[in-house]
Amino acid sequence: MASDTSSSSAALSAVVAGALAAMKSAPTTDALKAALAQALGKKGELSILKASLGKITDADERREFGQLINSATEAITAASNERRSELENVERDAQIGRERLDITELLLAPSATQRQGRMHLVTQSTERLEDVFIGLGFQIAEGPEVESDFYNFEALNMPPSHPARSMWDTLFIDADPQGSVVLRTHTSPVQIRIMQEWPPPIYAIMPGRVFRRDTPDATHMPVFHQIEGLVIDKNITFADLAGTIEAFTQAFFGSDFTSRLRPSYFPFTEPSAEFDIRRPDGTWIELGGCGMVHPSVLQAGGLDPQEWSGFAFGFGIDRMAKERHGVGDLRDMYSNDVRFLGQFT
Ligand code: FA5
Repeated sequence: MASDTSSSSAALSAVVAGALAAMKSAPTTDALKAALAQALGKKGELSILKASLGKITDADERREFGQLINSATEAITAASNERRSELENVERDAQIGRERLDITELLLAPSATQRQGRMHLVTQSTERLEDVFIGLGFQIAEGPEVESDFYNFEALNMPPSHPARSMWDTLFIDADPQGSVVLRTHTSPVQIRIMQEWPPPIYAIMPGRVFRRDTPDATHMPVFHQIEGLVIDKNITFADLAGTIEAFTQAFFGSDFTSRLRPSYFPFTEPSAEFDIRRPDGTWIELGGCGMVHPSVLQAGGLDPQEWSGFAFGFGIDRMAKERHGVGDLRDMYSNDVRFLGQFT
């Protein structure tokens, strides 16, 4: 028996020595895991020795060998924990190194003079849109982001408590009277400002930032961008609207794209439509809303509906840029990660 125990003890010492050496030299946490399994796993070397405990008939010797196995388990576990924390530090440092954005790099790099900042994807898209519409004979206008209830809703044919107001989850400014000042929920209020200020005929686009109580997700941001279009002239018809949308689609996206209008509802246009564009692969993307300017809106803008008619459209620039550049998630465009933003030139 005694010789059994001493041969088992020798085997145990060998297992412990081997395991400790394997732990110490494990190059990665995965290698460490494998070394630990080899020593302490279900079918590991120590389990095999443990199984031999039953063969020791002398109770004292069995207890003694059992204790040796327990201390061996503790020693191996402690060595593994120590090595794991060392390796985790090394691996974390390496990861930080890989993901580090060195903002001084731009100044220190020899090619510093060639590396330039770029405009944000949304700014680039807005400028490209402006170029296309200028080419179609439009002028550019802007309006305020903090807007009165009158321009954002009332003049757009939505008197107080009109149910269509709930189409826009509105952010209110603390003002007296309550609810009279909002962060504009769309660029449509600029239509009214332009009608009031510019003598017709009007061919204008109005890009800008808008705000809604929307939870950020892949296709929604609480702060995003729209571009509004407004045409006021004599004898403007729905065919002019459809033709303008199609001309824009081809000029902006390319001649292999086309557009369609689907019936919809907006209080400030009648009739109203959603407009979609078709990609060359045959799939459709919804871009925004449009329609013939409602007579009440012309009146709110100070124009005589008997004399003037027109159309308006509005669509989301961020979503359009997302589609055009194959961005999966709108939130990526606002994460301020230059590695992401630098892809778009
Ligand atoms: C409007 O805002 C109307 N003012 C559009 C309009 C103008 C209709 C002129 C008729 C005449 P709507 O709520 O559907 O419509 O928004 C227009 C576009 O804005 C949407 O198609 C979408 O592209 C974009 N959009 C809406 N909500 C968000 C959001 N939370 N994040 C990003 N884009 C959005």
